[in-house]
Amino acid sequence: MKRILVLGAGGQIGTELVPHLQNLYGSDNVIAADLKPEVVEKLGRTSRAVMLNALDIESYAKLLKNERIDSIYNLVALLSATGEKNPQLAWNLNMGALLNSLNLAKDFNCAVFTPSSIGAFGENTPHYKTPQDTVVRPNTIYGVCKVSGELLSDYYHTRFGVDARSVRFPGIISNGALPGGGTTDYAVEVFYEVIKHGRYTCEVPKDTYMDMLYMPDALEATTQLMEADPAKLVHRNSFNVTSMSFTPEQLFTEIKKRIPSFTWDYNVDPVKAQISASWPDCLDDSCAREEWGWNPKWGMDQMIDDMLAACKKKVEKNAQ
Ligand code: AKB
Repeated sequence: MKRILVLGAGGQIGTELVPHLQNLYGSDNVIAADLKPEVVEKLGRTSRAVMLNALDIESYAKLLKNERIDSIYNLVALLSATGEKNPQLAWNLNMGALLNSLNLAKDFNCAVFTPSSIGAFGENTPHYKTPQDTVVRPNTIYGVCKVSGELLSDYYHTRFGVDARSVRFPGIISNGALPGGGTTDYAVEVFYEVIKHGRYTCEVPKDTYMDMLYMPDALEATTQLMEADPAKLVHRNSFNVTSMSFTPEQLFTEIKKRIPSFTWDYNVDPVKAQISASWPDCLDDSCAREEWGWNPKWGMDQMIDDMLAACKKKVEKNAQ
């Protein structure tokens, strides 16, 4: 039976990964850890939750030992746009949490999942059908951390036998916790703004393609990869995964077909413009498909219908 620790559990992915893991492995076997007391209090209503600073290696080690943890899902990270506001903090936090996770995984014999990102790519990467193995020269601190993290995770695997695996997540669209500080956040924010105000101002240029995944597929990718037969993995850190790619203008046009009164405009943020232009237009995820059976279920149309229904419900509930 697995004993799982989710670090950074209160964020966009963690909020939905914790119940997904509870369903698969049993609630008692999943511990949700976060830094902020108010987040831990909230997580504690539906899961075993603890306060932990991933940079405090002694407390981290104690928790792994006491709870007999064998699998770590390390979700601690500052995202791309926020990272540019404080590169030193982004490096310290993103790399510190990963390095502690890998070192403790070596000592306590744990498997480690840490998301990488399309942020690992840069301007010189082929943008169309971006291959699994290609140029990774990002120009954001977030991307520098992601590339370093991929290399470090592979190093800990080959040098110390740590079972480290990861995927390069594109933008993740979800209706649980909001994302924060990412370049792809517009693709979530727009749904709430449409429902609440019928209009949206987008900070990403109208014609920028970026890959996206709907959360149920992101969760499936995470646990499917961690359950994959290691003998079949040619790659480990990190696999391209995607299920759709669109521009803001294409997304908004599709939403307008469902909500004809919806209007939008653009107030482009230069940092987000530069970051989004440097990322792929669409990934080639054939290695994930071949090596561990990746097969996403959600396309753009179904995702939009589901997001509109879920966000409407949430906004109406909050208004009561
Ligand atoms: C971001 O926009 O920074 C993230 C990502 C694609 O890694 N959502």
